[in-house]
Amino acid sequence: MSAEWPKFIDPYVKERATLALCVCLVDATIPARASDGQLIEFLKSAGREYLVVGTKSDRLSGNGRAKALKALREAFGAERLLLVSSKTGAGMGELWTRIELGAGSW
Ligand SMILES: Nc1nc2c(ncn2[C@@H]2O[C@H](COP(=O)(O)OP(=O)(O)O)[C@@H](O)[C@H]2O)c(=O)[nH]1
Ligand SMILES: [Mg+2]
Repeated sequence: MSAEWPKFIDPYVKERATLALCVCLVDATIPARASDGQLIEFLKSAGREYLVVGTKSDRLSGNGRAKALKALREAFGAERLLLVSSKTGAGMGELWTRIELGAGSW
């Protein structure tokens, strides 16, 4: 099924006029996956605003969070990064702020 996705996702990402921000959710507790990197490269090449959001940050220690941020930055060459936890709510306020700022920018 996923082989069929590019047929509608590619044109959507490239052409959708009201698409203001792409939020890429990646599991911050496991090593970066190549498929996440491919998605981010595609967003960059399409000139889309994007934000990489590392999930499940509550499973990491303070030092583990710093390491996860560094690993995500290095793996994806992404400047805009954020860690969140749906369990504790950590980072969720900042994520909503970024989404609202993105939605207000067009
Ligand atoms: N500890 C923790 N577990 C989470 C969090 N978000 C999702 N999970 C758990 O991770 C599992 C997979 O959840 P899902 O939302 O599908 O995450 P994904 O598979 O990484 O996309 C479920 O058991 C969720 O309850 C989180 O922020 N913290
Ligand atoms: Mg899942």
